[in-house]
Amino acid sequence: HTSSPSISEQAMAQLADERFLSDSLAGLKQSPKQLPCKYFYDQRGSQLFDQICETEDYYLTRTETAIMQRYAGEMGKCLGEGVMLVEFGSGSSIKTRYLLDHLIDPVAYVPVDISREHLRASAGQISGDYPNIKVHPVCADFTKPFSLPNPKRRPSHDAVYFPGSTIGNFQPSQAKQLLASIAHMCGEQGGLLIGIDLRKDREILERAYNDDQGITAEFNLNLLHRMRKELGATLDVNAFEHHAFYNAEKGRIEIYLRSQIDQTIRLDGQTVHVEAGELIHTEYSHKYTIDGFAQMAADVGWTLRRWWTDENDYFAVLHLVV
Ligand code: AVJ
Repeated sequence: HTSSPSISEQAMAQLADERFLSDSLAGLKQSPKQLPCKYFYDQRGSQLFDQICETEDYYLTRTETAIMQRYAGEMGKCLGEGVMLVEFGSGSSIKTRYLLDHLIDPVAYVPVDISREHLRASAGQISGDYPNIKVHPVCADFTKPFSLPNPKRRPSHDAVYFPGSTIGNFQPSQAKQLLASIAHMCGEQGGLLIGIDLRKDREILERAYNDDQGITAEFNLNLLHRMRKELGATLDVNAFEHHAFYNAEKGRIEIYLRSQIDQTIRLDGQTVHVEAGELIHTEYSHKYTIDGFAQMAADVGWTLRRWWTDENDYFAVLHLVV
């Protein structure tokens, strides 16, 4: 069902706006300049991301979906009976359906996402399609503390589902912190089912972030359109181009916006100068080995129980326990 936003939701939307402004200003004043990738996901950005997932070049989503389709039965058993499943960065919740199909007597499904409208729509669809599962959407930035709902029936334990290689957006130190806070959130019997993109040939990786339809470029540039529309920024968006490459030493894709001209960005009464050829960093996408990831997780208390991968070893889904 749909309802008009309550006062507090409007207030929260405004607070979110202010963070977008202060984070953007702070990032543009740094050297090198940067903008946080979490702001990619307004309604248009979320749509563009869904389109990226359907391209031939972006192998991640279809590979992970195939892993879920094939092994969700085993995963459901691993997560155990009476679980409250909390999904980080739920987006369209497509892969989750395979898991929901195989959970054993789940207490609740809690999709957590920063994109309010997208969350509302997909949570509505899930609760329509799964009448036996209680759906409690939470609109939150999962990198900040947020509270979980308290379902009437007590879950036997909580498990976090963190698909999509979203953890790859974080630098290893932040990823570790996030893994630590997930362990804290789930507590003693807690579980984590996480999707990670694996290291592979440069060509395959770089093609995934430079799709030949230019959708990834649009997705990246949408951040600047958002700054104009929502924050009233003045800048020449058309003079920016998408730039993405694999840094093999760091094991990550690096994504930037490059200005082809000298220009001045005006934002909230302040000015930021951008030189011709200058890069504004927008995103990292870290690639892991299963061992490397398990080691990082072990440092903050997780034990790798099982993992599943595709026949090319492009992507892996890991089950870890506290
Ligand atoms: C949603 C973070 C997994 O890093 O592959 C896709 C985002 N950026 N194309 C990724 C993204 C450019 C994506 N994650």
